[in-house]
Amino acid sequence: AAVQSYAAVDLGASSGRVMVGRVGPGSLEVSEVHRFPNRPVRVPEGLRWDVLGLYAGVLEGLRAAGPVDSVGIDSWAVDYGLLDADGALLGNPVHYRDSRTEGIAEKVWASVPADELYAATGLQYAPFNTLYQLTAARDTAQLRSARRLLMIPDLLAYWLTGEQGTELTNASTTQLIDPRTRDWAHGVAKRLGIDLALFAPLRRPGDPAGLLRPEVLEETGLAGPVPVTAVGSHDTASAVAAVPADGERFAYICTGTWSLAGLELDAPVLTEESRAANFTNELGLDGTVRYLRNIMGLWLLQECLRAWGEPDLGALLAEAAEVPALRSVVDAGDAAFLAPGRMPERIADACRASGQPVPNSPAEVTRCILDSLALAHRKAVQDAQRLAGQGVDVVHIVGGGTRNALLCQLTADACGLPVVAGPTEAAALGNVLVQARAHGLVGDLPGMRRLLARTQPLTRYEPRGGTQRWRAAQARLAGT
Ligand code: LFR
Repeated sequence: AAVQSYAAVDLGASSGRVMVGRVGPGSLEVSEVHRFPNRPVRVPEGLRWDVLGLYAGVLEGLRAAGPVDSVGIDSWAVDYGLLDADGALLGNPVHYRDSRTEGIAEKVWASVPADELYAATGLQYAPFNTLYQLTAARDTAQLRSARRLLMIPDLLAYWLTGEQGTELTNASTTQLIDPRTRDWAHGVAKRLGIDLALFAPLRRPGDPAGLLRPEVLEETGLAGPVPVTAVGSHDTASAVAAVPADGERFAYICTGTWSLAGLELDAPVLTEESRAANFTNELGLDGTVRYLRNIMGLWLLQECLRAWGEPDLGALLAEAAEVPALRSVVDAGDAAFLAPGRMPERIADACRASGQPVPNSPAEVTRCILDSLALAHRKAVQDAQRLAGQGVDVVHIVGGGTRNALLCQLTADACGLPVVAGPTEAAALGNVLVQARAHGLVGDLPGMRRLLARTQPLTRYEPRGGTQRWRAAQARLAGT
């Protein structure tokens, strides 16, 4: 058929969705067919994902999708499920915000010093990287009896098809991949006692990942054969693939629960300076490297909204826009904000500790968060250009944060660069486009981006001046 349909399963930290993308010669549209909550559950052992609930949501979504030519799955990174020798899941996957990794980094660095680890894997330090999670789990009965480890999207693909694989972009977030060879970092794994045989063979975006099992066809009402196609299964890889950029002189910020801000490069930057600046080299589509910094993102606001009993966001943002700018800022890259709970208090504490005015009302706290995020975006965009030696003329914002006009405008102001915001459903679009490409419908990455720029609604924000105020705020924060 001239127009093909692809189901994109996109799982985020607070909800999952199934989208259907229709791709034809020069046309591209996606629509959401099913959305379901993703609620982490706290049990006595800690914070867990309800992965069976997610799988049920995926099945319901595929039923709602109707006839499709292929299915692709992406989700957040670093987390995994363990299977026993029979292929059965051993327990609920641990949430990356679980506290089990506290104090684990020091243990890891005693075996492989942090600088060697960076030179070998290119990953920014984050306590939740799979490598630290596996080290935290080392002596557990569960890991001892595990015969296979599947990353979340690969686990769902396994349940759908019966076939196991490890998709490369997401594998790169384990901190067990060498970004130069785009293959396993055998030396690191060996020194840390991590058995790489736990992982299924690597597969790349666009590779076939099996066919929906007969039972799945029956449950979803689909007529087979329906192939599952590996996509950039790390949501950020799919989202960056869907940045509607023209040429190379662009920075991107993938916004959602996190803000992932940086550049697309064709080789990793593994310098000591880059490590000190906490930049990561995750693997993207084709030969690309996602050179970026993880910033706490709208998680800060989501947690405050939860604490305030979910007030109306539109009204709150309108009020926040009237609050004087840059009264107080916090370091939105600080891992101190990683765990759930008490967010308004933690932000107030950070302002107090750095001798700044303490924001009180929800509007003031919201403004503090958005100013802090814009400032962190500015810093990441500047640092990335300097460290990679690649300049940019424009900042693309994709993902859920594109709905937040105030954040987009403040980011343009802070960066002193035009911001192009959209698409909002970047991860799903990247997911769909990789499937379409695997089936011969679209061309290379620049071709995919041209199609996006022509078909997706985008909003442009011009910087309003006043960059010296942002520079001063950055200096203030650095000095605290
Ligand atoms: C965004 C994301 C980030 C990753 C974080 C944890 O959804 O995938 O890229 O660092 O979630 O997995």
